[in-house]
Amino acid sequence: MDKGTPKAIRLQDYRPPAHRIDRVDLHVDLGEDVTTVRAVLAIRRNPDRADAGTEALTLDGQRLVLRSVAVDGRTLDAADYTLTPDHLILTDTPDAFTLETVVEIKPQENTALEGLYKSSGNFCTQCEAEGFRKITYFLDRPDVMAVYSTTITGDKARYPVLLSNGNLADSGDLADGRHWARWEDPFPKPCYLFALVAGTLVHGEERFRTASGRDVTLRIYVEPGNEDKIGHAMRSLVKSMRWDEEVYGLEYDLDIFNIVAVGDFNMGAMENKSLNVFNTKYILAKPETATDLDFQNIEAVVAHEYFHNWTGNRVTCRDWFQLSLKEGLTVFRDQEFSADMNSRAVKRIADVQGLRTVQFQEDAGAMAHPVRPDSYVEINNFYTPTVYNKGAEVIRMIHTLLGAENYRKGIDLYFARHDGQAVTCDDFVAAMADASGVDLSQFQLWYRQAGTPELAVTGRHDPATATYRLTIRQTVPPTPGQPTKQPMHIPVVVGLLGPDGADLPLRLEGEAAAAGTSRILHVTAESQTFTFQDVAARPVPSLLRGFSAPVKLTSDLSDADLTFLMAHDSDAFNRWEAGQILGGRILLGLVADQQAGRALVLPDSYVDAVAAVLADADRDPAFAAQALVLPTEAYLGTQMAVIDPDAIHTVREFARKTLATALRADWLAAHRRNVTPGAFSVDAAAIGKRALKNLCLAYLMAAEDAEALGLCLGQYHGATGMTDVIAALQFLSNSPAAEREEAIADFYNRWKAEPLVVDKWFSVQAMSHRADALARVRALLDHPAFEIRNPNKVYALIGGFANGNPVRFHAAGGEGYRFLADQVLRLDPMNPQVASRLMGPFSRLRRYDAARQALMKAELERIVGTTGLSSDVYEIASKSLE
Ligand code: 0A1
Ligand code: ZN
Repeated sequence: MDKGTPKAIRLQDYRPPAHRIDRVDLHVDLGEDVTTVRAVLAIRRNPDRADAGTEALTLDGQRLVLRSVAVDGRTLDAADYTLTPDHLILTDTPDAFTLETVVEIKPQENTALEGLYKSSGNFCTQCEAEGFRKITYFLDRPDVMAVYSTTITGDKARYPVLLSNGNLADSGDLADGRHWARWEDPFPKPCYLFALVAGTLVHGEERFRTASGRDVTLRIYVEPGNEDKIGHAMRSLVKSMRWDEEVYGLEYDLDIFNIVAVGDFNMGAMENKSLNVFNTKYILAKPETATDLDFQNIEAVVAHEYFHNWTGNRVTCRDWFQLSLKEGLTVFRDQEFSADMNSRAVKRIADVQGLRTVQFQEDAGAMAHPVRPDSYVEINNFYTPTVYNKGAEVIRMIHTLLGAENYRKGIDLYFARHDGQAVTCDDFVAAMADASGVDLSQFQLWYRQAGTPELAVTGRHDPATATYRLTIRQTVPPTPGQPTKQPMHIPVVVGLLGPDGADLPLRLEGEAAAAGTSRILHVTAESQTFTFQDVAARPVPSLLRGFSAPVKLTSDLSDADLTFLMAHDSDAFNRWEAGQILGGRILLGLVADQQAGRALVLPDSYVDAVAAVLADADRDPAFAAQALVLPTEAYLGTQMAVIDPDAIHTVREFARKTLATALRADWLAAHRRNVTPGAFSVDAAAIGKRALKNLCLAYLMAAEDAEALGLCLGQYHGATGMTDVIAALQFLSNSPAAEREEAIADFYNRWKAEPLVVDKWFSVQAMSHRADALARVRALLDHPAFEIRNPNKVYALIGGFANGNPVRFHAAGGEGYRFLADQVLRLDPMNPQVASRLMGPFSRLRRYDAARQALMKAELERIVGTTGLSSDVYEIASKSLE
């Protein structure tokens, strides 16, 4: 690194700011060449930092051309301040004063999509985490909260819509074809929640009356031509607002709520106060262009960003180490919202699948970090599955430990104490503990210790005493920087099934009478035994119901026990889980066979178990569709000491083919039963039927028979909804059939005018497990529809290959690794966030064999050795090599 090695920032070094900024008046003059930002800041010394004495005022600022600085109306000479590439430093300032700066920026050249930038000719902003410093000089840290006014001036023809946070206070026309608008946001906020949008946009509008009678105007702005794809997002917003009132007692607090959808966005969406900015992927939907999963994701992300208005905006983070304070809590809230709107069990299964593949992989790699990290080099690298999804599991466990009523009391206390403040995860836990009286001191380790805890469970039934004893041992594996761990407080929810499959009433040793059929076992020590009384016959335990803690659990349950649970467990999640454990066990056994050169045989008992689920599938098609999917290649990898991507792929395909052939008639029949003729609908029942139908088709296609191919082609050409069309295309793209290429070409021609649909087309090809996948991906980089500057395109094509195609990405020759490193180096100078987000697979190199490790290391060394690397990519590459 020519700029010197970037330094780690540590939680233990946190100091409150030496200065506060109470008020910000921004004047943004938008231009085609230069945009001018005049900022008037009311600054004073922070009374809470008496020790700061006369500490200099060090404002953050990057890539800004400074035109002038004035203190209390007096313009400063260059000698009166210090200017560095990252800071503007003023010494000897009064205790309270007005600072006025004027800077110039060039949003049209901003390819990093952080700060003020352009997307399809429209101006928009992304300030989290540290983008505001690319707009003006400021104390760019979340514990500096100010009241803002924003005056935007721009060409009226090009930018008829001018938006910022808060309420529109005034607007007017200027002589030269320009116009202006002034927005005022009464709520103090950190600068990462600032937003500005200017452009040619159309909008859909709705009214919402809050529980206390405030009328709110809801608007969703999109580029012209997309008006017909706003409805679902708007309905989702209305539902979220109502849900937050009903479940959390939280109302919206302004008269307007605006959402703007932009095509170029690094992440999913952003919760800027009253002006959310979204990636189009999470707004635009109609059945012809969006899949059922897209519809569900839109509902979840719209809710997530809306929920941030309280959990994130009204109460925000003191520093970026506390990111999970807002993200873990808000993900938990959006998960529960989606569970209430759809099927709770199916939602939980999907969330756990995501956690177990993506987050467990992170926990096992070089970037493993606690939910509250204690150091970072580049904060943008910490918007992770650990902070978001494991963070949500931590809140879920608090909910479990406190119960719904006490949880709500804790939430109420949290807002009573901290509304308008920037606080820590400890503050949140303290409110929860104080409101409920539940001791969460050991539980707090979940915020500090990285790694996935492992639980080993054994059960012993004693007919003589009619007792059943569960012994639970916990270990937390070492992670980078944390070689030894303390035992955690893990809530393990269990039930016991009697011989008839019904839940037994539960009485633990020491209790006078039985109560309930599900219990939280508080696992707090390295080893503990829990004894259940009055258990006459050997029960089958249902362990970790609802996935009550984010752990890896192993047990001494037999295959027969698991089959029994699949059929009888009253906990729907665990009925699914039993099937996954059984499937995982069998597939991992076959992986060992494959590695040892033994013949592969799928046990008949497993085929029977799958047949039983399929026979019962129509009762709950959505659930069955989940239960009939074999554990994914990524998940199987997480269960192995050394991941063997080839063996995993071979075995899983073998199992799919065997099941396809053995149960061919059943798949065909279930497929036929779940084809829904007539009008297309995206209600939960129709979604479930489609999921099951497409799963059946996937199996049938795995058998490579002509009838299946006919069905698949028929579906591809005849379907009206994108769910069915893209599913068929995906199966075709994996198949050896000659019709494959025709369909791929046809799809592009049909959908080339819809960028989000073209993204799907790129992904399907990138994830095809056919041998030519990489060659195709390389060719597609030159396709006219591919744009390296558009994050969605990069994630679809390059990310699809690196993350969604393990067998081809990990090709033994290393060509997949070389390809990814080339793309990272090409992207880094344009967009470091996107470049660094592609590097996930490299951070897990230690999980592979020596030859693959060496190949990945060579690529990482090539990356680290490149001059001018961003801190984003440098951090991941260097940590992966450690
Ligand atoms: N806070 C947003 C996610 C987000 C984070 C960072 C971004 O830029 C680096 C953009 C968006 C959320 O949780 O939805
Ligand atoms: Zn969020």
